[in-house]
Amino acid sequence: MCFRSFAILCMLALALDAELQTITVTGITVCHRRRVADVRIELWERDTMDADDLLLEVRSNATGDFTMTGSQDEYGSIAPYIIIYHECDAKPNCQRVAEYDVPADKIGSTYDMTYISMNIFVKGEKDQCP
Ligand SMILES: [Ca+2]
Repeated sequence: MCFRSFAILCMLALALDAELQTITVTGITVCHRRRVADVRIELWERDTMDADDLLLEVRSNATGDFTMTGSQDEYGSIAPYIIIYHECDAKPNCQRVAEYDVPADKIGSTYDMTYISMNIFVKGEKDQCP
């Protein structure tokens, strides 16, 4: 019981100290030098105590360009990353799922990834097959 009240107090303290932080990520999805349209990109925020938060999902436009802005109230710094789901060099009927961290010094401003060569293998990436 004591522990529970203490935990609630802690959460209140964290909530009071939280501040709204915003990140904008922009880039162009490319496969073998060609721009790829309609690629699904998700903006996530990593949490250590519970599941990560999905902030936003977009698709690259006809020229492969995308821009996404997400924000979250968080105690300490937010830890944003993006996940790209694409078929560039993917196995038949599969999607490659590649994760890219947003550098901490870009929080509060724009992380311009320019050309994202999706054919390049990203460490830790997964295949999503039916
Ligand atoms: Ca969070």
